Amino acid sequence: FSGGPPVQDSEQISLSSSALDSKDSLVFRKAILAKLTYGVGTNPAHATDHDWFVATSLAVRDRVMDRWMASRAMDQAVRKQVCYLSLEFLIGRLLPDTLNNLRLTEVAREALAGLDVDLDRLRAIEPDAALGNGGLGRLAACFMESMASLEVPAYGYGIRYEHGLFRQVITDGRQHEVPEDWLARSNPWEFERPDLIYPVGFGGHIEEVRASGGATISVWKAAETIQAVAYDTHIVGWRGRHVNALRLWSARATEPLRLDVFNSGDHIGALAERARVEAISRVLYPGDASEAGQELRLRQEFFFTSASLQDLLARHMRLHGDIRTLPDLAAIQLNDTHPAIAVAELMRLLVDEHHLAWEDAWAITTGTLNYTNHTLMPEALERWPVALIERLLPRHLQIIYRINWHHLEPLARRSADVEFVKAVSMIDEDHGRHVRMGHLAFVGAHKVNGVSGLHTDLMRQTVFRDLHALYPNRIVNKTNGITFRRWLHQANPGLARLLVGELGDGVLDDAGALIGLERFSDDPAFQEHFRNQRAAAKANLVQTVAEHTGVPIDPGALFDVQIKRIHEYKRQLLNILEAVALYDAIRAEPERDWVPRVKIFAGKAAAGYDRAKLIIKLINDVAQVVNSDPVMADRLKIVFLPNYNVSLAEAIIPSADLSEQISTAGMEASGTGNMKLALNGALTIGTLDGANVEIRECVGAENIFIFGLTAEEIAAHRRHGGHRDQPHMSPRLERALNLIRTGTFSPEEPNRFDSLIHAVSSDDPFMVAADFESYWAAQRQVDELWRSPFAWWRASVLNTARVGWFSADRTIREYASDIWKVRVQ
Ligand code: T68
Repeated sequence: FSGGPPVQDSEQISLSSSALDSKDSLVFRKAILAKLTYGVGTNPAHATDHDWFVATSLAVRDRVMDRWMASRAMDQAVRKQVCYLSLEFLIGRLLPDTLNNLRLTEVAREALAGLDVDLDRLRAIEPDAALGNGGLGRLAACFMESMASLEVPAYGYGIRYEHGLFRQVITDGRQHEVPEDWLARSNPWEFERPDLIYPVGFGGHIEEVRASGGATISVWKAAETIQAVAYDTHIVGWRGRHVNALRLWSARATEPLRLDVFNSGDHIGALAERARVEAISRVLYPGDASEAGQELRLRQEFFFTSASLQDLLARHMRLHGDIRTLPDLAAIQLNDTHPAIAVAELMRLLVDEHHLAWEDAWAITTGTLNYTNHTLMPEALERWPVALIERLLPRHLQIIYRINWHHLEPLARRSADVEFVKAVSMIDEDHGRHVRMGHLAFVGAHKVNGVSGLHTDLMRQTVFRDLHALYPNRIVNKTNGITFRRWLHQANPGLARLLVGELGDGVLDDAGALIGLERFSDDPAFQEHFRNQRAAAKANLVQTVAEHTGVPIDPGALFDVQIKRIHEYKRQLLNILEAVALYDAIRAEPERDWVPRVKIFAGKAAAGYDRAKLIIKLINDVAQVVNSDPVMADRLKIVFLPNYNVSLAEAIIPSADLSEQISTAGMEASGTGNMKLALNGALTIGTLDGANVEIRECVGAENIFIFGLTAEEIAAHRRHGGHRDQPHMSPRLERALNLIRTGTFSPEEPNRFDSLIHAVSSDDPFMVAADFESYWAAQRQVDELWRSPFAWWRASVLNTARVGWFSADRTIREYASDIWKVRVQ
């Protein structure tokens, strides 16, 4: 996908209150030309769009660096820093974000126009930095932007994957994965830091040596050492106030090649070891909520965690000189359990390298680390075989055992129940011995947080019930948020301009100011402006859909959007089954007053997740039949847009009328797409799951379509044996399944979808059949409201007005005050 956000004329995206200063654009034009000549090495006569993109980015980056120097000078005065450790950062494009936050978009546009270059064309050239799978990685990117905007001194730490999330190609309705190559043509944003290299060890053994004071200390003699090389990308906050660094590690072999092997004639073998070592930062693991559980993954986790902690400790010692003040001057956030080995690694660094006593080291560790949980699904909770950790990280296993001993010993002393002790132990002894990384992170953390109110409650009641009983104040809730700078101002410049017109410039600074829109929700003139913005975004999407799928869609239809990773629990299957039932109903009575609908799907399935890939095939097979059926005409269309990524999300979201947030209740920790769509005025059809619960509280029950079983009802249903008392399947669903079963959508292979049908009609673990009728009824309420435009647009405006609370700025303020104890602006 090369589209990018819909961009209208330059007037429309001008959000800046400061008038365009042509002196600025002249200065900026000079800067771009200098970069083109001396940075890229070409001239305007020969420059390609890519050359212009690089030159412009370099010129913008200079401005970022000026501010970075100022921010760093300020941070180095005694200010507490945040380290956000995440295996994923799903950033997308940086040029639009950076220009917007520096208020340079119009200056750059004018500067380039004078060189006969179109800024919007350049924006489309930048490859998405797709160093993440989905919500977890995108959350990390939103947090980086928000921390910079709130002037929280922070480092993001992760891996500089050479290949990010695969590119999805759809052929014959099926997903194929193609390697992604975002670094192929140079990355103008990053700085390699050849002076910032840390050794990361693996394997080997432990030697006990006698220290000068007489005590014995453990020394880990690693069998191999890999170098972690830093690459910095700077993230600029709103209005350029503050800049933070995202520091990504790249793996490098200590020896570039085995010269002896090369000289003996084995030219490939001489490089083999290097290829093996450097594989650590080669590719992003493409799994989302299911664990890959492979050795390379554990190596990635330890590699970036160790390098990041070494970097933090080195900086801390340089600035403050006393390791004991670490908890006062640094807060580390572990984004899920992927960096949970930090608990053992920080203990190792403090005890083995800084020679602290165990108790002191433990106080520092638990005073510094915090852990965010993003899933309750048992299959997604990380557990590593003890034997694997012992082989790769023998010293860490010793440390984990000792932490576990200190954790369990008081329980044994007061003869706690054996089952309870087993449940809270870091070692799962039941099915082969495993280290439970969630337990390790929980015990080693100062605070543990869930990402929505419901999710946090369920954490306390389910996976962490027993640990919660032991540490009743440790779990806190931090409902997710999104950065409005990207997801409203930039993705939907037309709407942003309208809001600024009505509410003033302050709405760009304070998401809470959106509430002022409430009073316009009944104003027909405002409604019309609001509608016009949606219409313009829809017109853009119509084009994108035509380009990428060849399907003509009616911009007047209701755009019904489900965009997210493809997963059974997210229930794209429920959505497409409803589409089949609707198709069936329209065919039976074509002349009824149907609301024209376009169902828009986009999302990637994990490469090894066959059932999710089959769901993609089903959507495409159904789409083909429905879209070519003359009876449907514009009544129903179905499209699957390939290669969902951040840029495609920016293009789809402003055009959505309806937002599908239909996960099985209790399974979606929060969701963040739900917030992005509501912010842009889409009405939500959703279950009471994740942050949908809080979205309903904010927008009002009358402005959202809630359906389906609650998490509590589903838990009760499961307690009572689940499928045994499954109510009879609805005849409407039965008919829809029959259409699929008899090959209506796959005449060449009627059995193609049997496994999907079987799952729904037997155990139905994701409650598709159980929720179907209530989903159908909610969809008909959607139709009903769409038929009353005044009421629809009123609800739509109220959604935008009332979701200011979901700004990542609010979330970051909460982390800052309740978890990190850092000051914000
Ligand atoms: C998501 N988790 C949650 N995981 O599913 C979503 N997992 O509800 C929530 O809004 C979001 O996190 C932010 O809190 C993920 O995206 C992963 O991507 C993932 C990746 C690797 C391993 C496990």
